[in-house]
Amino acid sequence: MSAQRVTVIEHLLSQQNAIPTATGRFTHLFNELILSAKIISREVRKAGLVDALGFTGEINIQGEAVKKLDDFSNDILLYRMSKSGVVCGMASEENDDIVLVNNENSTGDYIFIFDPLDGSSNIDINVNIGTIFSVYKRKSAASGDVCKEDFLQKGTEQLAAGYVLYGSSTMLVFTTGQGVYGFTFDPGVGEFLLSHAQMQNPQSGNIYSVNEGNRSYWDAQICNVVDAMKIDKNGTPRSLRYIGSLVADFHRNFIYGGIFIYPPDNRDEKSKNGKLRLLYEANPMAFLAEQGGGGAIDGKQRILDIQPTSIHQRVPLYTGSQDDITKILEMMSSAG
Ligand code: P6P
Repeated sequence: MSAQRVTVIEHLLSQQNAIPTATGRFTHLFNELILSAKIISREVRKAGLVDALGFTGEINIQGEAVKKLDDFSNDILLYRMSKSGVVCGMASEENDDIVLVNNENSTGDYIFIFDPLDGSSNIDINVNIGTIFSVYKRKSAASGDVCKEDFLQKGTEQLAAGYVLYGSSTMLVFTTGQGVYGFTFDPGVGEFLLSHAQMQNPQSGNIYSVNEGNRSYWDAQICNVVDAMKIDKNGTPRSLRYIGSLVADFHRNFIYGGIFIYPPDNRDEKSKNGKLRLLYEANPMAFLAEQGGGGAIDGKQRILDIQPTSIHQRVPLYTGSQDDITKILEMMSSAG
């Protein structure tokens, strides 16, 4: 059966045939991304055995203790993507500033932005974690250096976005703007094989996902919105499902339907716009959500329309089934 399944590269090439302007250079980028995912998956799968758990003792820009697998995954992606020959600059959750790629023979004009291992607080307890990525074309002149503005592009400018979910199986889910496709890793052949074509997010669902433990930090409007998400349009209670790993929570809700919320809270200055980062968490998920028929907002506007001002900026995130997004926008606008 595996022999009849489509690989990621076959899928990309078939999509490129539909786009005359597409070049094979995109496949160079995905080749390195796929290899990175295989290497990270191998390490994640044996994390408990080789003492890859625990902390490196360093602190990243988010003020979070960096776990060894975070570091390892970041190094793999920085190295492999710089070898693609088509990437000219990168930004990572684990790096304070942008990373320029200056290989002599690089004809790179792709910008690669990523969270190498999101949900890292779940590493030690063997719960699903993920890699999230986003791809843009540089805006600055090829003759000059890559600059910050190449990274501060609206989410609508993304050429591709997706995630690798290290779960009961390893899945690569991505979009290039022609729908959402899921590929499941088959260790027997060492390939990601098409398992979920044209993934669609149900118009409504029975799940709401939010960290209820933060309720005392929310303002009244957010409490009202979350309370409204606890029941469906018939007034029937919905199920709360929350893993605390964005990729896992997003993937489940994308398939089953429902809403994921990480709202702003007033506990401190850092979380006044919530916890999730625009460039390498909210924007990639928003591109996927909209490509699958769902939505993603910050409470007022599309995530994809937000003009970024810094590479690590945070935004509130409400993403999921269109019925819930519509309801939230109505509530937020009527509350002014
Ligand atoms: P909390 C993981 O650290 C992460 O960035 C996302 O993957 C996840 O959605 C969120 O934080 C969970 O945050 O505050 O609920 O633990």
